[in-house]
Amino acid sequence: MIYPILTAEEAAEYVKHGMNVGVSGFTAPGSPKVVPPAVAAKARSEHEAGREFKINIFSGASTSDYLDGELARANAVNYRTPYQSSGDLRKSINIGEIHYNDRHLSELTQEFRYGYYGKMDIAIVEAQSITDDGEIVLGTGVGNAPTWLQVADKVIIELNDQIPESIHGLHDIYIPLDPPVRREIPIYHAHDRAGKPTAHVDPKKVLGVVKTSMPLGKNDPFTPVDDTTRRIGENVCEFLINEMKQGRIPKSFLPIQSGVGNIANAVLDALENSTEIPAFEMYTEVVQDSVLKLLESGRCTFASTCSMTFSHDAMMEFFAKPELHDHILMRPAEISNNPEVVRRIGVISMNTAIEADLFGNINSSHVGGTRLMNGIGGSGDFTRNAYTSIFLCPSIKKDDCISTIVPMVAHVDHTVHSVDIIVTDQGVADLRFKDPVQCAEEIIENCAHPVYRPLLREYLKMCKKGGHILMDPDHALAFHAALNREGDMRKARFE
Ligand code: 0RQ
Repeated sequence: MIYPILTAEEAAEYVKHGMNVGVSGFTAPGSPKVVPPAVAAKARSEHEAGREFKINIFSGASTSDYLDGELARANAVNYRTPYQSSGDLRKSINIGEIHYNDRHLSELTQEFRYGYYGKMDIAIVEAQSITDDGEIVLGTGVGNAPTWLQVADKVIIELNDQIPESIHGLHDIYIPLDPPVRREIPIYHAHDRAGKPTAHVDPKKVLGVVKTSMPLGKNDPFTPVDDTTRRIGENVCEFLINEMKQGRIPKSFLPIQSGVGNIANAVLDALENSTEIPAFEMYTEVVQDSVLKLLESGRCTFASTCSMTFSHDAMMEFFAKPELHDHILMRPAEISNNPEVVRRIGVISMNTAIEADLFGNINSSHVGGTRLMNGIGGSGDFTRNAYTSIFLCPSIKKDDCISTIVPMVAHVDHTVHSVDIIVTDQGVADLRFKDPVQCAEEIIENCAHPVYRPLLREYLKMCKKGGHILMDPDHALAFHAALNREGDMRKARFE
């Protein structure tokens, strides 16, 4: 190998205060694991010496505690985009110590190439292998690594020997040309390959290689499907079956996108058990353990994704079963979440909401309208372009104190114009072919928890003084005000 071998500490020396740093991966898989903690240690010693040290981090999505957690705790982050899910990072963002910019995941690399963020000083990329002429087999998550490798001035490679050689061929690396010369992305089915199995870097830019032996996933305690999530899953299935019966979804079915978390798992569980929904493909950004089960059973015939967000055990199982390897492709976020492809192939999108309002606006990212939870992630990439867009949430949270159906969302990520269906444990609200007042009635009767229906009806009645959208400026956020004031949305009053 022509590249210098570096320790993580030597690699971290190249990362300087104020730099724009791109990192590989999407969720924990594929993100660098040993250089970021070394950068955090460097930041601490710089701070102790009275010098400033903060960097700007550009990722694919969330990363792992090795990166976001370590760097946030070391007070080493100035700016962060496009998505995160770290408790420590979130804390610093919500007290204004870190400048966080919530972006659609599919757009960040093109925005970088357009010059919105200046230059990328350094990219830190986890890989399975790199050849002397710069061909790179990436790890278990791609994220934005292919573009970072292209645009960064300098590159550090973390070569992780835990990534099996059999990962060769599981990546589909395609970087579109930019306007005004962009062509169509050549993906016409979820299973089409558009690009190459390797990413490329100019070998002259590679500062060195850090050899690692880091686990590819961990075994988080599994939250079993409970009554609420099971009902949400069943409601989704019933809705989809009825759509097929009505001829709105073809009998051969359509590709599915599904977000992360327990609700997404419950929905995939319900799809696995359905005898009426045919085997399907997925065009999605992350696949969790539930998708491995679907691939094994043949219920999912192909998964296009940006990352394999499997637990350690599931990851080992996947690599031990070569017969599954023809059924999955990992692509850059710009392609896994690409609006053009999503609309062309007719993806059914399913994402989780923090709250939905009576008209169908969705808050996915900010609790109480102010406190960032994770971010919009890929939900906007899919929702806006979906064949049918679905949002999922339990009707109540924190016992009965929070209704996820509120008069007006306190922050808006997805507007009524992009949202077709809302599903809670109570049922399904179909917002298509309805005006705002009809939507409100549908959402109250089908999705709101019975405890909150009278209050929501009262609000609507109070608003019925005319207007296309019914809204009372003095009371639209009464649920949130009651939660802030008394810890209970049921204390909201409309008089
Ligand atoms: O807070 O942990 O402090 O108790 O939000 O909520 O119930 O654990 O549910 O993990 O499925 O997350 C929308 C945040 C749901 C997630 C969201 C509080 C709740 C808890 C988490 P605590 P749960 P989940 C794929 C697509 C946006 C991005 C996206 C998300 C915490 O799904 O980030 O879709 N989505 N990406 O208590 C007050 C409410 C609340 C509330 C939830 N109404 N009021 N607090 N919480 N609802 C992924 C990628 O893009 C990579």
